Amino acid sequence: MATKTVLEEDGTIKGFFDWVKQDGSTPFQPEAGRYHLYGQHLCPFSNRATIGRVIKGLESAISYDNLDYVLPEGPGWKFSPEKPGCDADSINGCSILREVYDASAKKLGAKGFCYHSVGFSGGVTVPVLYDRKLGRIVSNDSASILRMLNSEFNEFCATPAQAKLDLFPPALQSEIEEAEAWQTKSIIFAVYGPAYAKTQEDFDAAIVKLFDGLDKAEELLSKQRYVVGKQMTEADIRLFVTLVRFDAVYVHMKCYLKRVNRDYPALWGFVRDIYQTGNIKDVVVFDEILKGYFLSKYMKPVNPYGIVPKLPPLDFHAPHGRELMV
Ligand SMILES: N[C@@H](CCC(=O)N[C@@H](CS)C(=O)NCC(=O)O)C(=O)O
Repeated sequence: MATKTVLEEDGTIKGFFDWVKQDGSTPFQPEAGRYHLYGQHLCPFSNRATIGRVIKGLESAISYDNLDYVLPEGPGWKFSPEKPGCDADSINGCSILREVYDASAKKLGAKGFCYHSVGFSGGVTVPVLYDRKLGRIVSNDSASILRMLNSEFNEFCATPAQAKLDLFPPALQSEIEEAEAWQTKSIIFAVYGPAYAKTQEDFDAAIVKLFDGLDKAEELLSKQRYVVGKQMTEADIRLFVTLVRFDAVYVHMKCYLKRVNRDYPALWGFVRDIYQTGNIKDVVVFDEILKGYFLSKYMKPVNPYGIVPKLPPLDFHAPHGRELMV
């Protein structure tokens, strides 16, 4: 994970990688009411941050604006306060997120913000952690934002139990990072492989890679409640945000060999377990997830007519019994 935002030789900034730190090692001190999260419910990466905020009880300390869940052609994420569930930009009054990125880059002496790549992860992405005091983005990296929310705002958590909750405990960090490395390659990014394959060979390979990854996760989670150790960690959240979308979204993106709720009993129990933890369910919003995926620009090649499928009957509230595993 990068540790600092850098000004490129071409005078632009290609990503924000700063850190809120309690120890005073960065200009970003934790304070209640100082930081703001921009996100939306469609995106699994954004969901890492929205889960971090609610599971740590930081709703009062860190404000939140929910962007329009549909990613349109053109300049990207926009604010659509006229749509139910979507907010205006309550901090900067912008109409598109790109303006927040550009203004932040300019604050740092840059010409502006520049796309660092094309494709799913390129450019003006969510989530974004924004600092009102310095008037700029701190980070647009979901993995770093989740870690900051986990450890740097503990004095502002709603309850002592939320302050104590540690999703990245020092003793488990290397194991967590190892688990995340394979999950990212074999599941989190692999769910996009089948839909975007341009040859039969690529498709065949993408399907094998994804379902091998899911088989491995199933085996692991049939023996233990959580991905690492006996407690919930960030590795569970990162796996959960993909798995909870699987039967609703990715099956329609040619990941149809198996379903989580039908073919993977341990993964399905795991999804319900995490979904039912704290108030995580409040930030898993299927209406926005479905419309967001199926109406956004990246789905055009897969879903040219913009048809939004119905949510299958999945009972996320059903008992999972996994508390007996620890
Ligand atoms: N750097 C990002 C990547 C997040 C990401 O890929 N977000 C996607 C939505 S799922 C996005 O905002 N895409 C906008 C675009 O590609 O224009 C992270 O926080 O992990």
